[in-house]
Amino acid sequence: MARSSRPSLPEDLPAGPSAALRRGGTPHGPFSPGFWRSPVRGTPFTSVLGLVLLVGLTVLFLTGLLSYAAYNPGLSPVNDKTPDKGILGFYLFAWPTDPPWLYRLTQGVHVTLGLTLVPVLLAKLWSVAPRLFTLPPVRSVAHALERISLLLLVGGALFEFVTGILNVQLDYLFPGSFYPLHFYGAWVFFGAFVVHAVLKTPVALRNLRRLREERKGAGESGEEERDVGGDEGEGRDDLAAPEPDPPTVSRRGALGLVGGGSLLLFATSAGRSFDGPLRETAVLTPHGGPEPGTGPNAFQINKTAAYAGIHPAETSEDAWRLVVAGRTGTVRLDRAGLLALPQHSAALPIACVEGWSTSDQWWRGVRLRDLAALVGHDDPVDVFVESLQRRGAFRRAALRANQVADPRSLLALSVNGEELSPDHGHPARIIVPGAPGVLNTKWVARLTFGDL
Ligand code: HEM
Ligand SMILES: Nc1nc2c(c(=O)[nH]1)N[C@H]1C(S)=C(S)[C@@H](COP(=O)(O)O)O[C@H]1N2
Ligand SMILES: [Mo]
Repeated sequence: MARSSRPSLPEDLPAGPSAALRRGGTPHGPFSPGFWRSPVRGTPFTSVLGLVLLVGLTVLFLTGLLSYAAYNPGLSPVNDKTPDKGILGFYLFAWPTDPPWLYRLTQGVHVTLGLTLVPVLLAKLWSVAPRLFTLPPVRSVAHALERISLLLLVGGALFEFVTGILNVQLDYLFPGSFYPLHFYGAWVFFGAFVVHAVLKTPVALRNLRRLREERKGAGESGEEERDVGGDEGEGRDDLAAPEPDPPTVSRRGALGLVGGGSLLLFATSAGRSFDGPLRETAVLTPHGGPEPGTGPNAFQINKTAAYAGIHPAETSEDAWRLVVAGRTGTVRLDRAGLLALPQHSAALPIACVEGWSTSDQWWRGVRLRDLAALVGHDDPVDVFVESLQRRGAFRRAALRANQVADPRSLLALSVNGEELSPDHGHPARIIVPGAPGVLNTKWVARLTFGDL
């Protein structure tokens, strides 16, 4: 790490490469190259981390875009949290229902990979910190543009990580506004990221090759691994400290530390995509929901019935009616009426946008397409789902025709052989294969079939 305690008075200077620089008089503190003394810093270290981030952040961006497509933003205003996206929605497509674990995978990767990359991102920023302090701040128009792109890159990455992690950990710290922030932030970040990657990937690859040769050479001669500054043909390594402190950790050791940190984060968060003992390993990111208890309904609960303001009185046999509306009018069904319709089963997971998921649960109920047929829709058609809930972001959702048509898409009445518990959506809830959890509306009160 940089030592700020090191005096930078001219008298105190050893005769080093930066002595001349400082005799010139001006730069002090972090603006002086001599301020940065870690022997680990250098283009080899930065290159390894940079290449990991090149792959990792690209995957984060792509799985993030998929997450947006997955909740049907094109369908109706209730689904879209970013209605002013304009051309940024150019890629939207009808989210498939196969494989049924699709969103479980894409969003599990997005969030778990995001958490795992935290040490790599921080180490990468640390490794290039001296660059952020170069003087003069702007040398030319090209240099100014490069610095602006760096600002967007570093700021964008930090912004995406902070908003993403807060969303996962604290649920909805930015009520309603997290989505657009994280969405627009992703595009700002990615623009700068592409520019940066095009400029830097060749340099990073060259450094990696050199590193390998260096290691081979060291292995043959039995020499210690050493940071030698400079990439071939590009003069000296200007990330390397001109006056390094004696090493306390080798470059390989420092990389091991970063990798170990990542591994630890992975091992303590990946479990939230599984049930059983594996879930217990997710100590770092327990979801805010209550303990689901034991029995057939014992899988993760997002919002409880109490939280959503669902009163037992309105879900009782006597009170609750499902309204189904469509081309030929409106049908009202009580729970007995629904149970009298053909019942079907489907083994499907719940996969939340926050990255946690359950393994397959055994749902049973009425097919959505049978309910559509009840009100005159024999062809595939969209549906607008409304719950009993009066407030809250997820009380309404729109499903696309391909989702309604899938024989596994149910208005579920029971799960794992038992009536739905109040917290899992009693008396009836939606369950759709492949879709984000937020589309699986609980405590359903009304289904309106028709083009949305
Ligand atoms: C450079 C890094 C990242 C990029 C480019 C990125 C990109 C995206 C994009 C484009 C979306 C869809 C936005 C939307 O649904 O409106 C998204 C969703 C999401 N991201 Fe990220 N992300 C990044 C890092 C992270 C990290 C580190 C985390 C947390 C560990 C995270 C957590 C989430 C969550 C929870 C969602 C779901 C939001 C929702 O649709 O409800 N992201 N991400
Ligand atoms: N009415 C209603 N339905 C809802 C929600 C909600 O808050 N209200 N949360 C959704 C979200 S975000 C998820 S992940 C799933 C979680 O279902 P579970 O609590 O049965 O696991 O329910 C969805 N259905
Ligand atoms: Mo969710």
